Amino acid sequence: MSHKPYTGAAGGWAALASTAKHLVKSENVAKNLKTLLKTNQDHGFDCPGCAWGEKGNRATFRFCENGAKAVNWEASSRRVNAQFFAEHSVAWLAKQSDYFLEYQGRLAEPVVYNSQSGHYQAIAWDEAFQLIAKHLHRLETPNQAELYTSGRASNEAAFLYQLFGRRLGTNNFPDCSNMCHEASGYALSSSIGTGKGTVTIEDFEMADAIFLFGQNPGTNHPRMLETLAHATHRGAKVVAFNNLKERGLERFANPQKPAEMLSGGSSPTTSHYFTPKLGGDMAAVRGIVKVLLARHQQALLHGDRVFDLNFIKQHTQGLESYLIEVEQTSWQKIVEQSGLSQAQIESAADIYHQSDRVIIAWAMGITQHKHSVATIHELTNLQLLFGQIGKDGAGLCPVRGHSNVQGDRTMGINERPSSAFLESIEQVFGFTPPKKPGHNVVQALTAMLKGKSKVFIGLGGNLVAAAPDTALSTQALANCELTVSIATKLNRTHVTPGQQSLILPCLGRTDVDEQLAGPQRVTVEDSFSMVHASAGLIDESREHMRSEPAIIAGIANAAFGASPVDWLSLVEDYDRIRDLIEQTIPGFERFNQNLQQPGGFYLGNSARRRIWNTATNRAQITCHSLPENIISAEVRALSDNRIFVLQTLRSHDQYNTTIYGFADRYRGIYDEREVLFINPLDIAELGFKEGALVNIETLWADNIERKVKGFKLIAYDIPQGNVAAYFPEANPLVPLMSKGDLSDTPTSKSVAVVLTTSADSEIAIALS
Ligand SMILES: Nc1nc2c(c(=O)[nH]1)N[C@H]1C(S)=C(S)[C@@H](COP(=O)(O)OP(=O)(O)OC[C@H]3O[C@@H](n4cnc5c(=O)[nH]c(N)nc54)[C@H](O)[C@@H]3O)O[C@H]1N2
Ligand SMILES: Nc1nc2c(c(=O)[nH]1)N[C@H]1C(S)=C(S)[C@@H](COP(=O)(O)OP(=O)(O)OC[C@H]3O[C@@H](n4cnc5c(=O)[nH]c(N)nc54)[C@H](O)[C@@H]3O)O[C@H]1N2
Ligand SMILES: [Mo]
Repeated sequence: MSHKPYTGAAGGWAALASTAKHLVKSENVAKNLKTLLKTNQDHGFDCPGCAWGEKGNRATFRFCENGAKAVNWEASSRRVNAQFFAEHSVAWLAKQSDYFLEYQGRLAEPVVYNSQSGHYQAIAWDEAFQLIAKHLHRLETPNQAELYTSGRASNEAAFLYQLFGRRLGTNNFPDCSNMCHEASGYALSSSIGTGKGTVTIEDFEMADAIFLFGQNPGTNHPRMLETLAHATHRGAKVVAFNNLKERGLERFANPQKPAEMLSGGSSPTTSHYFTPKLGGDMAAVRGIVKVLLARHQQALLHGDRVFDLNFIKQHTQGLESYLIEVEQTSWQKIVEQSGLSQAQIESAADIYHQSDRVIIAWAMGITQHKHSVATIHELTNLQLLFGQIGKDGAGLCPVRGHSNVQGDRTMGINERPSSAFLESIEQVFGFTPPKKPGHNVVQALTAMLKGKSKVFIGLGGNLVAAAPDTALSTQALANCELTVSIATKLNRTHVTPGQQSLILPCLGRTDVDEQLAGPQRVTVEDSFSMVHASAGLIDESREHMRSEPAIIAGIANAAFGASPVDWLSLVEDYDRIRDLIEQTIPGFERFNQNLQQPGGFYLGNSARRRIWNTATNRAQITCHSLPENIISAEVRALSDNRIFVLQTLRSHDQYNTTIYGFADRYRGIYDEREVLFINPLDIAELGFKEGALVNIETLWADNIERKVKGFKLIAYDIPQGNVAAYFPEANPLVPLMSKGDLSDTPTSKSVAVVLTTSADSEIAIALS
């Protein structure tokens, strides 16, 4: 039986045991242990796991189980070189699992795809750079190139990469955040005039209440558990809204606290837990506002108030039309769409009302829906009604994913750069960068599918596996004249070559990066806008690997020579890249000096200072109606069967498309990934049995069959009508054109599906 409900707390001995197991598996135990102790410390490297931040003085070591897995995984002593590719054809590799591909070790030598032999073979670095330059020069327009970025790239690499792209003449910078927090950036920019969160880590120590929407920190931001446990311990309320009962949101034993570990104790991470339906959070928040509006109107009768009228008057715009919309939204609609009762919503409103300082945090459960921008506007409205932005212990906190995804945007990885940014590029580098907006991920894939874009370069990441509609994304890459991957580990994208293809092996964050001026540091920015240095420590034979900045400089130099900068000399000493960042981007004054500060420096946040960089110079209270339905009438008309809403999420043993193992401990899954979490009542109503295998088929009005087969039903605490499966196994089900309004983010948390029994089902039950 592979499903055994987990009864322990998150963290604790099980987390330490798992860390140890992964250390041993890496075949590099002593070295990796030493490395782990340097994670997130001054003079060490930034954890390549998540983007959670640390307090200013990083005197004690901080890493978590999943950070340890990320470090171990990168520090593998196995190598993938030309010999490996001589032994394995691309066709054979394409049939292997994502786990198998990455497990083969670190990419160690540049290789080029030979379509005649069907194998990758060795190529010299300079030849690889020339090949890329040749393809770029051959394009009819620079907008036929797609320059993808995954959020691990350092600030220095990202800055050079965007400069290279703009010199080429395109803003085609699709990046992982298009599939991630795009809606947060869009919604926050339009309502409060900055795309970033307004809180710092210190605010979590002052908040009276922390509301968490659609986030699973036990797995994806484990260091946040400590912050939450600490908050509940001092009496703050932590209120979770999550479609599933997640263990890490219930209890946490802190592996960094010996007493708690020895006594077998643990701390609650949340005080209240609500399980809304998928996509139901906007309705839930609308309900909270509706309760508080009624109280406000009552209070006014007695000359009192509930909303912060001074703040509203001084700082906001849009109150009236929003309140009319709230009044017109019926309780029936709120209850039906949120899946929560009016009493539950009232109890959440009570906590909000009783708290002087409130933080609202969220992640993918909010951002990967059709109405994500509207939902984040709704969260922002609630905070604005109470003046909960721009004071200590309060604010908005989109919890970022990749460890430097926020920094990459700051550096200009943006398909819609601001005119101020482009003017700055022109001034510093003396050429006119393109102004036309470029492609995001969905637009880039669409252009490649139509044969309009011809060169794909990936700075990290694994686009084929991370993107929706796997079959179409695979076709998109295969259509290209040239695909280039700058990467640490072999993955699905590399075994989906274009007509020509290059894999360029790079150093990771844990590796020593030796350049002419000595070992180099890079910088990253966390979710709290703290910029700090990161220096690798592992000094193993790295064969032919090069650093990301060196690879980008090599490509740019082959394409343009020393224009507009002497690319190769910048890489000799990354201080020189930082000097250019300082000249181009506000907030990086005295960049190289400021980096010396322990813990780095704070970039600041205008909304936190109650400066609203919006069109009206006020914070915008934005008014949207609730979605008519989570599944559109058009899609509902496609089937007479019972329709479920599917979310795709991460297990405890993966980092996005990187699969470390097959256990999802906190959800009680041990040796498999092709599972479907479903309410036991739904299993019964469908006439299925727990453990049965089902086929999952998407409903989408375009006549393309999207189906995965043989997923095992797991009875789980999830609202009826909702189901969940793992990313990336379920990506073939997400239609490329099912995307967020205004954000274009694939709706990975709401896909309409129907379930049918699978022929293999009988056999599986007999065997178990
Ligand atoms: N170990 C590890 N760490 C990671 C990653 C990783 O893969 N592994 N990925 C990194 C990245 S890039 C990111 S973006 C973050 C992702 O961090 P998360 O956003 O925590 O990641 P998901 O697994 O997608 O989890 C979404 C959570 O939201 C809930 N949810 C889904 N839909 C809804 C909804 O409609 N309403 C509500 N209220 N809840 C909902 C799900 O039940 C789940 O708990 O983590 C980062 N950190
Ligand atoms: N269905 C569904 N799809 C999703 C999501 C979902 O929740 N559901 N989540 C989305 C989200 S939030 C995100 S952020 C994207 C993630 O999309 P990506 O960022 O594209 O994917 P990753 O799996 O993080 O990329 C892993 C690869 O990055 C490379 N790599 C690792 N470290 C480094 C490094 O230091 N440098 C370089 N150059 N390469 C490196 C390795 O080769 C590894 O194979 O996926 C999205 N896709
Ligand atoms: Mo992400």
